[in-house]
Amino acid sequence: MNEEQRSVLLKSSPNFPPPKGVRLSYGTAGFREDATILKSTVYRIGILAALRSIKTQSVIGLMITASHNRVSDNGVKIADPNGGMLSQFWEPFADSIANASDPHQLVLLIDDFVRKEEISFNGNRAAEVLLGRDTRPSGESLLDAAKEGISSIIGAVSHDMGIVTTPQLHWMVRARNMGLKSTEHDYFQQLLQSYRCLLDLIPDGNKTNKTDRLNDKVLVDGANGVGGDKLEIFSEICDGLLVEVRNSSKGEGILNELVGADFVQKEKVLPVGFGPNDAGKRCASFDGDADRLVYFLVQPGSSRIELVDGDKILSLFALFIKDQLSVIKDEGKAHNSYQARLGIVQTAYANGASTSFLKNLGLDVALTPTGVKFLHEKALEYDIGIYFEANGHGTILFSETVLTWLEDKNREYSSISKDSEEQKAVSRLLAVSKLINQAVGDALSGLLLVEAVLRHTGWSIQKWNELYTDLPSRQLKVKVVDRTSVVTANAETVAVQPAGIQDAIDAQTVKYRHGRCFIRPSGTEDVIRVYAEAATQEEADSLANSVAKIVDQFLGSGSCH
Ligand code: NG1
Ligand code: ZN
Repeated sequence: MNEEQRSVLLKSSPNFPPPKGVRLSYGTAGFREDATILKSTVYRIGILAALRSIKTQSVIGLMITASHNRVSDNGVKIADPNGGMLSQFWEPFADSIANASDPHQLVLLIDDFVRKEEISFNGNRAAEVLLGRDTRPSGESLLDAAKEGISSIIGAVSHDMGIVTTPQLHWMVRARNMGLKSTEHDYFQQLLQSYRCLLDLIPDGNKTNKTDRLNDKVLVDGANGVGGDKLEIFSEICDGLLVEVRNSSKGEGILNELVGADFVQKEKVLPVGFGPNDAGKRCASFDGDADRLVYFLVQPGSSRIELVDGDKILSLFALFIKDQLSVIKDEGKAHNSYQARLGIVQTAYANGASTSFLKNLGLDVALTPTGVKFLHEKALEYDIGIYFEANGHGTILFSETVLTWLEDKNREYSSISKDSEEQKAVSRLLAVSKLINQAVGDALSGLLLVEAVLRHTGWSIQKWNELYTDLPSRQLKVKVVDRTSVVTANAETVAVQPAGIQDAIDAQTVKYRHGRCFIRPSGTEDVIRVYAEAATQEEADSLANSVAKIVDQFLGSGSCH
């Protein structure tokens, strides 16, 4: 790093002093804190984004959001050149600069890192960072801090994409780096064309007339955030989609307060804006930055809902893709030995009933630790990898190999058996690969795929929900003195530290029918999470409570929620 660069950094960084007495950490999904203490972090992550852009010689994304957390929180995360999460190798650097106590230490850390990573400032290679933010009021001033950070790396430029969903920003970064059209308009057009393609290919027997469809609209809770707004814009250009958006950011409601996918999934009660009149209807919920999607059914005469979670969305997609592949596979066997490898990726939070269902279909199911980066990485190992967290974050990844195979098949069928079932299956899979976000989980594109698949199969949400019955489960959080004292293994299913805690958990778990329980430190909150599953809700609750007590005993005083 030359003198000029050093002095630019030393000049701008004193405007962003770090908060005192707080240890910041790039957790499961970037930094998340109370928005009032985040300016210096966002400024510093702006610097990181510019450096990452120089290093990779690609466009990088910087998103300001705290997703499903409360409105007074905010956060910042990086989208890497392929649209995925920041490389894990850079996370320690993110942690260290976020916690640098003064400008000199900050510059020293940057200098060291730049040398180690051999980041060259020569040749005036400009860095380029796309900026996005959700609807949080604190977003605007944090955006300014990000811009300051980026521009304090000489030659770096930023482009403000405005208020966007997290997956939109990731999509834009990926598209830019692939040399494709990358505006919001392009995003909507891609969704529109692929969604229409899937609707055009619905089997004749399941095509519904317009009147039927009018009675069959999907009701969407937008969490009072950006996702509902974008869905409204999209539905105006997409006449094949019948949707009623509630809780958009233009209403009175507060972001994520008693609304949104996280609330609906964890509490299993109706979000604000939904009531008894919606009983039996198909309802869906986005989270605050629209990277999570769950469906739900309103129970007559009750505030409880029937949750159709990420595991069920995954199961629906897996069935659909498996069916399409089997059509193509049969045709291809004679002269083409290629068989696309379909894989499913879940975390330990996946309901045990979903895992059994998927395995019974003969599918390959892998388990990874919590956090999209792990699921995404694993899904990339397959030709078609479907990953979902129970909370509704997930997507379907198509490898280059499978896409080329599908394109070849498409050409082959066009000349020998146009409009055959085989060609339709190929076209459907190609449409899915364009509809579903290849960068990260995306509530909007996920919703469109669910809607298309339901219409393809002619299923109601009730029928979909009956694919399998969830085992009753309970999640609790326990506040502890130091959450890092819990260390897990085997995709978080076993706690190896503190010593003896797993034996204590096992001793409880065996007492319950279909009992399963694990603990792990949260990556986004200062808590230990407890997950328990058992044959009845009472048993799941009791198992979770007894394990929460064990955590409390082993890890010092705290309170359970
Ligand atoms: P943590 O706080 O690490 O459990 C939560 C979710 C993750 C993921 C991240 C990022 C649960 C149990 N955990 O992480 O799945 O979505 O937030 O948003 O839902
Ligand atoms: Zn989110």
